[in-house]
Amino acid sequence: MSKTATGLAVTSALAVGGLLLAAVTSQAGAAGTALKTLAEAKGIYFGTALTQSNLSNSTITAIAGAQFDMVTPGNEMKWDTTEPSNGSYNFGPGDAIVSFAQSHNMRVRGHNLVWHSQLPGWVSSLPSNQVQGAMEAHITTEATHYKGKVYAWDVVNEPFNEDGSLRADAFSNAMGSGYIADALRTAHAADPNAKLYLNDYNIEGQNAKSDGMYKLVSQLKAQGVPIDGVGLESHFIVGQVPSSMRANMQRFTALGLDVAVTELDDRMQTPASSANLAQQATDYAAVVSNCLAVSHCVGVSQWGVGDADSWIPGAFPGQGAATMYDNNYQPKPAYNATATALGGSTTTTTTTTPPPPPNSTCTVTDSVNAWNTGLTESITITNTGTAPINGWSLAFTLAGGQTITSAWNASISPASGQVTAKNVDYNGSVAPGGSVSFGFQATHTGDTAAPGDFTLNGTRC
Ligand code: 9MR
Repeated sequence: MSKTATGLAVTSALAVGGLLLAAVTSQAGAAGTALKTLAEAKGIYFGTALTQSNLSNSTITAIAGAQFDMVTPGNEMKWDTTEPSNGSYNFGPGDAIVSFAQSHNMRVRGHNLVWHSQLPGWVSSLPSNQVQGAMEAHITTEATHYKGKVYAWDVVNEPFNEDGSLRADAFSNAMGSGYIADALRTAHAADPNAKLYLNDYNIEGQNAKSDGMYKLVSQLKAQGVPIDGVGLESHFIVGQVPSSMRANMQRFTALGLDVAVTELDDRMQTPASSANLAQQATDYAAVVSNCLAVSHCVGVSQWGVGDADSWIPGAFPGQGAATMYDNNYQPKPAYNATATALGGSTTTTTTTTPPPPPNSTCTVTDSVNAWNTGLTESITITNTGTAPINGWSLAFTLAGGQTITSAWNASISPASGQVTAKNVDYNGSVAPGGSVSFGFQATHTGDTAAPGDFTLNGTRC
């Protein structure tokens, strides 16, 4: 897929008589533009996983329908659901996901046809000379059922060990490594238009496991086996997005394959610290930027909509906060960073009115990035005086309807109206000429204006 950048950046600043009136930066995509819209403008999709139980949560479905244009069923197309006993198929749960996707103009990534996990016991118990027949029948029946309804299939999921060798499972034990080519050919015969993927975790950077995937898909391509792409699951830990991710994606696309980020999340210890949330924002931006930089990276999908429906706390006790939406489905800094990485607008309003008195010891600048229901705001205090500031307290007034939901690098109270932001233990000292930045996330009811009238330790800035 080709990517067409449509962004046009315009920056203007007016300085009149020493009073900086405004600096506004706008790019393609108005403030609050949905992730899917921003992604589509860049030639990629932005997806999410959804389970059938998510479909009865109106908060989740509202966000899914508004923000994402691709759906991966979390569990509903896996073998244990679709063929729980030999020859007996159940497509009801998967159909429900497809129906939701279709009614919201979303595409579907089929997940998955062959996997060692969530595999019903009857498959593992088959005599080895019956496994190939069962696998081919399963693929043919499921891919035929969803023919024309899925954009892509994860045909084989997670086939590798961490050292890059092939995982021993019912399929490789019965058929050797050839089961993968057989699965791809069978899926292609059933749905020639679906993009066929191999999908795995810990293959995002260059390492032994991704080398194993690279070697396999190189051979499959050379042999003319129908394969279109490699899915990089991307279940990350904050601060650990591999620096080789982009180069790794490029080596796969150089083979004539697509790549996709298929299950993105970025976990941390809970409760989440503001530092980790900031790192998560950096990580999400890095992943999105990597996809945008690689011409055949077709899209990014997050695994779940928000922290409350994420698989992480169940699988990694004590960890979570791994998605772009918090437990209350409020967007986190990672959402904002993602939107910005996708070319979303940043409306920056810098205001100091009235002009500071000549002996002013501070300036304050702030920038707001708003979307339909929320905003993030970054505020920077600069010490323009000659004495160090030891401990700061910045008073300002929020626009009507704005309510702060979280803050970083400051403690702020109350949540609305006239508020005071105080330093936290590590950033109370600001040397002359130095600055300190903090920020917050807020909900709004339409008024996204930045605050003016800042008072620092009792002095107007
Ligand atoms: O999100 C899925 C979770 O509900 C299931 O309990 C779990 C069982 O293995 O599978 C989760 O999804 C996995 C996906 O299908 C493949 N990659 C890893 C995902 C997280 O475990």
